[in-house]
Amino acid sequence: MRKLLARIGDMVGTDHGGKRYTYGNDPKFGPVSTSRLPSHWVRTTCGYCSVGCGMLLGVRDGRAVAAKGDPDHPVNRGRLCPKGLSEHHTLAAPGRLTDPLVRRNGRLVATGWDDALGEMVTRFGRLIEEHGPESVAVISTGQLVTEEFYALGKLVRLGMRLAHFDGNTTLCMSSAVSGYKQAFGSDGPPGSYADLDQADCIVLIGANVADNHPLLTPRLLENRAATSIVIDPRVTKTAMVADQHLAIRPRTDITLLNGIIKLVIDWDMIDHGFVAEHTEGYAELADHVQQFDLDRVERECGIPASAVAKAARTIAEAKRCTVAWTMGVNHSVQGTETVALVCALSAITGNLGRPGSSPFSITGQCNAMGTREAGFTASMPGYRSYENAHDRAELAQLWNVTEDRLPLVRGRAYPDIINGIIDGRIRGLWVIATNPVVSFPNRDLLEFALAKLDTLVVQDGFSTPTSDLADIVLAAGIWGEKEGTFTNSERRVSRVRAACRPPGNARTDFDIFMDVARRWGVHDDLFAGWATPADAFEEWRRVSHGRLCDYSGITYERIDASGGVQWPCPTDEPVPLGGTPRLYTDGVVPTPSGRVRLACVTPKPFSEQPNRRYPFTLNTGRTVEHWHTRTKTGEVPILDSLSPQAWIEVHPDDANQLGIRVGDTVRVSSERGAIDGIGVRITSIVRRGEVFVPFHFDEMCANRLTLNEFDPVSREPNYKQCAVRIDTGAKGR
Ligand SMILES: Nc1nc2c(c(=O)[nH]1)N[C@H]1C(S)=C(S)[C@@H](COP(=O)(O)OP(=O)(O)OC[C@H]3O[C@@H](n4cnc5c(=O)[nH]c(N)nc54)[C@H](O)[C@@H]3O)O[C@H]1N2
Ligand SMILES: Nc1nc2c(c(=O)[nH]1)N[C@H]1C(S)=C(S)[C@@H](COP(=O)(O)OP(=O)(O)OC[C@H]3O[C@@H](n4cnc5c(=O)[nH]c(N)nc54)[C@H](O)[C@@H]3O)O[C@H]1N2
Ligand code: SF4
Ligand SMILES: [Mo]
Repeated sequence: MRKLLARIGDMVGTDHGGKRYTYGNDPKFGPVSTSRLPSHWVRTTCGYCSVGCGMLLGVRDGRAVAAKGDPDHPVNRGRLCPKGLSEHHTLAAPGRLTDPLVRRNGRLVATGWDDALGEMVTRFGRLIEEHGPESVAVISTGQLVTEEFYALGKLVRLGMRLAHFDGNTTLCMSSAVSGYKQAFGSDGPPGSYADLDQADCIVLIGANVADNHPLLTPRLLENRAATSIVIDPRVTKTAMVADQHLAIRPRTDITLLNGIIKLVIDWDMIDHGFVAEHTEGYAELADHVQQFDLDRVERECGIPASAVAKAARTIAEAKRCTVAWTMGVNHSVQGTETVALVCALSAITGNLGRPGSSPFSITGQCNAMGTREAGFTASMPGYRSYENAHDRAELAQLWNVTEDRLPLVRGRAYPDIINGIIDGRIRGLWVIATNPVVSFPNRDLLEFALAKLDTLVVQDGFSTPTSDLADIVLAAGIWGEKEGTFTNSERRVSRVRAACRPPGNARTDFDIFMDVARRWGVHDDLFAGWATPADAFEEWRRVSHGRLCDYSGITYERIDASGGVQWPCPTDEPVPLGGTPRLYTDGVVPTPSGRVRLACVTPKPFSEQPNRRYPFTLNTGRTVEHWHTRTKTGEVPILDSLSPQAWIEVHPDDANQLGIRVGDTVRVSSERGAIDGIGVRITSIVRRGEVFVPFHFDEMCANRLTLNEFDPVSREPNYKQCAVRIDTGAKGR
């Protein structure tokens, strides 16, 4: 306890666990202030998760000293979770990069921007000259502001004319994107958080919102009229507060959903009107699901038939049902298909386009949505298709470039970029605001790939396990130091504001992109007249006009007046001040026929089943205190103290059999790698034969174990199931 209190004391600027916690102490950062009393508050949006909470960031002497919830923001209404409340501590954290670095004689040394960017442009330029535009790739992120991401897409694909550009969103949301495209003909979550308030049934599939979207949880709890159903193999904090928990066996969601659809059809409780007018493929679906009777569902999913029937009954009887999901669905080789099936269930029960009724993909990162819409990865900006002649002509005209300047195809997805490095086709890589060494599956293979590169450039706000391997490191400003917008899971665009300057010589990503554009000789051509991110936003408003994700009516002023505006928000039609709460209100979706395509999906067992050598199924995920690879939350004393190290959850019966006791540490290994000395939590949160490890910790990296298998359509990794063994008493690697 005393240690914990001492750590909390660190938050006002004393030493922290041997590391110098520089808050208020380092002259490099300007006038010293030990006071946490802000002289003014800056209105902004949290930079962690996609809930998109409005926040007030307290500033004193040019430094962020406090954070509190914005009482006027429509999403969080004044509340924040522990990460948001302590987010100001990330800005002056000791791990921040203050200068660009270049590798000289094997060591990364601080240098100036001319040197670092000059070297980057020369080395990438040479690779492209010798090996073509296929030889350099870019992997970015869902954590830039939309303005930066929009600029980056233009720079990479039109300016540098690189063939391969993708982001960490492929590790995350791509199955939701491709599932939505299959069902509705376009990406775009149809619902709103308000649906959680208005629904009378809320189903959460593979979504642990209590840990990972904390400020959605009050909305769930406060809707007393709704029955909540959680589908998750673990008894998560979210499952603990649900009315019904279906603790299914890993990756049996497709069987369960098919079984529920069969019951709803057998009971004749589908929405006949909606099915007749707004769907296609119903007869095939009704026929397909006949094989999923309750006995089969009980047997394969490992849950009692009565519990399945009860959940199906609740869904069928609901007047307004919202089915939300996250990574328990997306992180699978059948992610796209599972998403399409969730959309089918919503459609046959008429739960689309009405208040409280939607198939709702809750996104992950603060701006995963903005990057989906404005980016140049899965589609061209504004959800435009690479192949569609009309889309191409329109974009070329908007940008005043010839059509042949636009790429013809999307280029490699993230895992295929890594494969391209391994087979020698890709030799240069620019990694922006993502930390693949910790977050990409099968770490050994990933490190092998990165070591093969001719040139690795990493642009980050912190020194990371990935930047440690780089040839050139670009020191970036982070959230709190830059201007722009984030778009949250419900399509709400909110403002992000700078409270202080990037540390030392670090620069905002926007400024770095503009400088690279200048050095590449494409600035005047693509970014003429751009001085600030606001200029990018103005252009993006024009470029998105008329598209589903229409931002044209969204101005910074309108965001200020409303607290956040939901797209579509066209200029030429009347839209409420806060934008459009939901899509497809007339039941018409952007498929060629305007009808929802109902998917027939067949479950496949996951490839690496538990076996004699590796008898456990490993599940990986998150905890509320930490953000991904901990570059930020690992530097915040209160969060670090609350969750200082990794753990493995093991069922009491398995622990007994292995002879493991509370407090023991073990070695966990898979076909691909091992982690040693990880602490055991003996708990019935997990089922027998299943174990769980959070993926946040570099030193106990779950991704040494995970499998590099990917959804064939979305290319999203299968992070949630692989086979592992547990050995006791092992020391050292
Ligand atoms: N605190 C915190 N919050 C975050 C993040 C963070 O790192 N930390 N990251 C953000 C990001 S980018 C994302 S994508 C979201 C992710 O948010 P979540 O998707 O909620 O996060 P996970 O813990 O990865 O996985 C969710 C659940 O999927 C379950 N699951 C595993 N296998 C299966 C299965 O076969 N079927 C079903 N139905 N469920 C299964 C797991 O047991 C787990 O409870 O969180 C966002 N919010
Ligand atoms: N085993 C397993 N692995 C997983 C998952 C899982 O559930 N299980 N989840 C996957 C998912 S859903 C995701 S989204 C990924 C996330 O994986 P990553 O993207 O690798 O995770 P982060 O730690 O968020 O990395 C973001 C990096 O950007 C830096 N950064 C932050 N803000 C800025 C900025 O403004 N500018 C710049 N230049 N840098 C910045 C941070 O310091 C950090 O190094 O992990 C995936 N990996
Ligand atoms: S719920 Fe998400 S957006 Fe809100 S404060 Fe927490 S991390 Fe930030
Ligand atoms: Mo994510």
